[in-house]
Amino acid sequence: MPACSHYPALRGFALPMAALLAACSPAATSASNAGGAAIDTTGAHPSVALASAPFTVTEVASFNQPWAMTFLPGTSFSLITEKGGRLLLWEDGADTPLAVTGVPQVAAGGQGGLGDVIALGKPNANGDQPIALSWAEAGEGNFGAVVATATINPDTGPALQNLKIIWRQSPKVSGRGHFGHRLAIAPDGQHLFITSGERQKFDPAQDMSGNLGKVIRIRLDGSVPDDNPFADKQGVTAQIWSLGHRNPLGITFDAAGTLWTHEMGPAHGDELNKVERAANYGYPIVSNGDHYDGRDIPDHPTRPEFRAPDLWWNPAISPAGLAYHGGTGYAGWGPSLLMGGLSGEALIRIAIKDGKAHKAERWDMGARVREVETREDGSIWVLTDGPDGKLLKLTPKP
Ligand SMILES: [Ca+2]
Ligand SMILES: [Ca+2]
Repeated sequence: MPACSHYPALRGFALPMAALLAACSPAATSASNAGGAAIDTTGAHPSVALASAPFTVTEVASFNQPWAMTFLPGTSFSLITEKGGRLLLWEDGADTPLAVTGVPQVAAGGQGGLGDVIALGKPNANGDQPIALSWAEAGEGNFGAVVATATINPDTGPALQNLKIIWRQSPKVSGRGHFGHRLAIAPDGQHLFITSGERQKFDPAQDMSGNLGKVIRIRLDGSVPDDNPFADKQGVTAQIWSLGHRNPLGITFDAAGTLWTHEMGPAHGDELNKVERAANYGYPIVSNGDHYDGRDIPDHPTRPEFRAPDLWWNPAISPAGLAYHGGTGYAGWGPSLLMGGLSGEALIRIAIKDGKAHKAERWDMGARVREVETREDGSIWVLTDGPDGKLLKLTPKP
């Protein structure tokens, strides 16, 4: 194994030595230099050591397989999901998070369980905070993701109220992979975007009779907006905003109102995509990665009718978690996206300039990164993966 700064990203993949050497070559390194916003030409994105990062990392809490988190606006509270089915209310500085009651039964196993949680706007006058959450459920002998709205009032206790299921993956299928089920609320506060993974079944991403392998847009009561691109179609087709997605584990709006999502490629070819109305992102027909067994999937340039990724990664980073950061506290950052890497064990900054995404820094976090959140004060919050997952607070170095 050659000495290579992004060896962690290669773990678990049997790459030919030539590919390893190419990935570790000085040419690949210089193509996406840290600190700049270089145009990516190789797919590579080498890590730099955490010690050279512009932030200090403080461990603030531990969780069992944490998956997602959200801050409750105007409060010192956040909500954290654990994949096994617990929802936790954590107050800044608290030693122990509180288990939230009223959480539905989830089908925990494989990649499924309790999934995302997001705040939906501000609390009402009584302090009831609307939220949305997602999970995997069993049914008809199969599995599928579910999204619900609910309220929680941290002043009166850690309890979910008014839980209402507003969306389901359709059809339910076998297996426990690629649920996706990440959530983002539109800047108008009225529309919910859901990433729906293709459940490791490939072709559903192109099948317009189901909602797998899609980005979904619905209202907060679960109804379909009249201006959805396929609103005139019957059934779940009307929910579809974009298609040809694989397993998107991050979605967020930036301050300009642009919607971004990333998705795990198959063997490599992880993508960052600007989500455009009615666009087809090409999976499983095209991917800059290939099948795990080595069979080729034609690369994006061979089929220009499909929307190509804005950025892509070879070797894989296994992206998870995506948050917007306006640059507060960090000289020279400007508008940015921050994303985690599971196999990449990385925190990645993507600079947004003139509406375009550019690979900027990639820091070696030494652990699988499952979730990234940001706060208006510029602080960055990272959840690492696994049974002893950590909540890390990242603050600018003075
Ligand atoms: Ca989050
Ligand atoms: Ca390919």
